[in-house]
Amino acid sequence: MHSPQRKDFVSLTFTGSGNYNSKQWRRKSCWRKWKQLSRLQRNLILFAVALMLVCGIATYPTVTEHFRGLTVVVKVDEGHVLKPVIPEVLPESDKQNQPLVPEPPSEKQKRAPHKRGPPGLQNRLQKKGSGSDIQVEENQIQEAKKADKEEGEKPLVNRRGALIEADQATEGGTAKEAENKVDVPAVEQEDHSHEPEFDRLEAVRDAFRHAWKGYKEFAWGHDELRPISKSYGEWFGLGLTLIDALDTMWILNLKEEFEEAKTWVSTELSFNKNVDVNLFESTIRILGGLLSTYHLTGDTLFLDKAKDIGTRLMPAFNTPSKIPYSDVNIGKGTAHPPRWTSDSTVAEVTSIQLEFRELSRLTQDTRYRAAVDEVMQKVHKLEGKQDGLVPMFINTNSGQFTHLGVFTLGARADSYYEYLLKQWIQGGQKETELLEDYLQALEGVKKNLLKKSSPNSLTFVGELSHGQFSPKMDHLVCFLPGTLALGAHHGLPADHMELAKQLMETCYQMYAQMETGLSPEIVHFNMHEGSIRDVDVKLADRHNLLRPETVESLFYLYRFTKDRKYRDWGWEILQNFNKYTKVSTGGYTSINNVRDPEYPSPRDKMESFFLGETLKYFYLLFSDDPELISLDKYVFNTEAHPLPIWPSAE
Ligand code: DMJ
Repeated sequence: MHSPQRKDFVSLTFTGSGNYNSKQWRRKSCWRKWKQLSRLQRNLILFAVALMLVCGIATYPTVTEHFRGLTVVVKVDEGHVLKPVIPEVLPESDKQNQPLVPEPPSEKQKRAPHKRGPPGLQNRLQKKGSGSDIQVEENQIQEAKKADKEEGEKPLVNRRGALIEADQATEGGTAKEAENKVDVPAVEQEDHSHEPEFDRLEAVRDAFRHAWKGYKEFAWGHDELRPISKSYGEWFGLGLTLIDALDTMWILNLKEEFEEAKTWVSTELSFNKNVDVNLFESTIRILGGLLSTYHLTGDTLFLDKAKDIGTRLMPAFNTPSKIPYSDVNIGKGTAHPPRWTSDSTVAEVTSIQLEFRELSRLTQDTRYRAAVDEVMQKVHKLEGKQDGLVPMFINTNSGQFTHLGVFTLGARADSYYEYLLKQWIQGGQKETELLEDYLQALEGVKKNLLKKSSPNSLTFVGELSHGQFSPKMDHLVCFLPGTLALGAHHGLPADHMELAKQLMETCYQMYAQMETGLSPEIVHFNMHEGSIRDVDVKLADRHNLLRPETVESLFYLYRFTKDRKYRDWGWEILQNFNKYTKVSTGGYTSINNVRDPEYPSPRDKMESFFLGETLKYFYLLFSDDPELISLDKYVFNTEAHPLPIWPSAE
């Protein structure tokens, strides 16, 4: 027991007011503690605080960037300003005041936003990698940005409906022209609003309007939109995107847009320019686009322009071998090969025939057709093929194939095969040499290039180099399922359709197995047993240029089979284009990295074929009307411009 008087403690009395919780007390106590520290201890603490401050300041922009989106220097007028990129290429759902894709994401998409394809395939998707992987990827992004910059500086080395009242839209059409007009069904006149197809068609029209908005505001009359920098790129200086998109606007029933573009063609477009153009690219995009628009509208404006550009391209055929040069100066009337070689690309010289043949038929001037037919006849007889497969280069002096022994259905050879079949169809199935070459080539594909992947046995088309097989497949090869299906539709063996279906699945998987749901430019298939997944992508091949080939094939496969899965696959792809490539201020952009949904890395370029081909094939895929560009009446050129199948008498 303690006596109540006894005090076993020391009493401390604080002077001044307030209790021990007061700020003043705490300040004094801290100060005392500080004074009690040695000089060394104080210096160490001061140094640590200073270090933390410096680090905090240095990392502040990165942290905030993470929340606000990455930044890029964008040239605006004379000055350079920092502009947010991510808000411009936002996932669609994050954006306000943007046209929304009408259909909400499915439950499956909500659950697994970055994994696509059947569950088996999803599970095999590689986990996104280690720190070093990410570092390598960063380097790759930088390299790809550099490459894109360079690409912008030099010309690309290529390889590779909407009711507009016809009477209002066409001026000065003759009775013959009126016969040529296509009755494009009036989508808006019928009530389809309860059908999912209607939403999907509207989504394509929205996508087109959005792409057009960017082109109109920042690139009007120029070749290509650069949507991020809100500027344009020039290739030939001929309004490439506008011309490539003409027939798409007609088919999508975008009347206003079509009329403003038509006014530009009639008042601004001139081919009397001192510019070098690539024969193949200007034939498929400009000549093809003008001829097709003439057929759809019956307006002679487009035929006159087609004749003008076609005539200006003819000097390309003045070569010792009659195999055309790659480049023509359409102002001077001179032509030449590329600076570094006298070779032309095989696909380029054999994929201009549909257009020049049609120009001859319309103008009754046989010179255009004679020039391109001669190329086909020469190529038909050439040595150096393997089982009907052609090398990638041909010499304009000797007329012989060069770089022998390398075979692909991708870049530099692809549309050779496509045009063998399509010329045969265009000409009323009479030119048997074309058919023979096509059938033989397909046997060559089956024998030399067709393999199965592991683990899912996807059928793919690889490449052959001096007898060595490579499991590499370009996205460009995805034209093949559609072409095979088209051949089967026109009476070729039924096993072509079977192969078409298998390859279609493969092309879809090239999208579905990527984290963004968008295909890379090139994939490598795994063939070894025990592989974890079918598709590998090299760092340099991760870009997506908004290419059309898979959507094109989906369109053919749906038209001929009516299997709705092809439409659903296309719908998935359209939504992913909207999610990862749509730029909020207008337009769509190519991207550098389909494996990174967080930062797909915009390339700042909208290729003309996105409007000319990709969006057109989406629309046709979702349309229920088989007469909207009937495949019994039309054949599409390799840039998706429909040209008529000739009446059997011609
Ligand atoms: C287009 O210009 C044509 O489809 C061509 O045949 C291949 N390259 C692009 C699209 O990818």
